[in-house]
Amino acid sequence: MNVEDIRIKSLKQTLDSKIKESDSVTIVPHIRLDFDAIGSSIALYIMALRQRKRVNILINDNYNELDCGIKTVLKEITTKGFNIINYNEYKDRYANSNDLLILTDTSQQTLIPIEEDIIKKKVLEEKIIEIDHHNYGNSTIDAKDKFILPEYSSACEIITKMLFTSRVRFSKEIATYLYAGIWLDSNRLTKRGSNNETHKWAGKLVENNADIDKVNDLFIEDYNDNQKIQELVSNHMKMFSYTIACLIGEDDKKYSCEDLAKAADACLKYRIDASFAIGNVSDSMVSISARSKGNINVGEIMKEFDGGGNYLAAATKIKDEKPSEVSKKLMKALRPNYYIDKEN
Ligand SMILES: [Mn+2]
Repeated sequence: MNVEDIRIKSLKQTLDSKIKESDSVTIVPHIRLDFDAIGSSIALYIMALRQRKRVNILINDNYNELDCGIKTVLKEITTKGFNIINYNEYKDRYANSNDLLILTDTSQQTLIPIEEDIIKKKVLEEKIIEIDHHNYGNSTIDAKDKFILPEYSSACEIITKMLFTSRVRFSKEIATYLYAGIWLDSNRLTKRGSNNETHKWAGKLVENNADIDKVNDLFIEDYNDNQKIQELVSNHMKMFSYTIACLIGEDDKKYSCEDLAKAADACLKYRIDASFAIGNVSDSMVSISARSKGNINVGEIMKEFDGGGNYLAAATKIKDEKPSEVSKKLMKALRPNYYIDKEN
């Protein structure tokens, strides 16, 4: 057994024992829910339910700002009786009880809808487990049970491997949701976001009847329905040094972070190395979403703007500036040294 397999085994044991000794379990996907966060949450939900615990998924996002594919998934699981609670309900009923928190697809305080005081208490009580495929960040919560595994494409890949290697059986619906998470974060299983292992676990899900056509629909419906993304990509693209695309939203328009991420992602179908989508996400907040095919380290660039992410996908938020101003600063920051030296 290699180190990674041991980590996965230890994750399973930790989940089993911690769930067992808790009265209830609250699963916490990151804010601005995406397919990886919700897919992994659903699988964890089923695991906890099998131990006959009350289980919740805590989602505090504004429903209207979620993308259509995510809304479809939420509709499906609420119909099946999943308990989805908001932060007020969590705070009233679970924050002070023997409730286990399982964070998935993030380890960062700034990306979850729970106040810091409560998290600190949960850390002390050892009532928090973190599962993430992103690297440590500035606000990573220092809980005892951290499973931060950046060698995986997605939280869903981690969970999928855990389920298969510990022979947990699951339905074809769960397989489909897990596949959707892997599909999103591996950049549709291309070389940019996946490796042989990712394909192996995705293949296992297909063997278990994951509905890959449904996954495809969840994504396509999305992009074609979204006029804002289409408009950004077709009318607001600027090129830098031939290899970097920059989508600059209008100063008086608002976008969701998810839309910006998708727009940046959509640009990668062109012959470019990286893309940035810039737009207002609220009245006084501009966000940049960055994507790279691997030759440019967008994580480093976003760090200069106090953001985070990895070399393939990164983002940041900037207060009290306009998209047009932010794009000028970004242009200055785009220096050749962000190109990754292929020989190393
Ligand atoms: Mn993810």
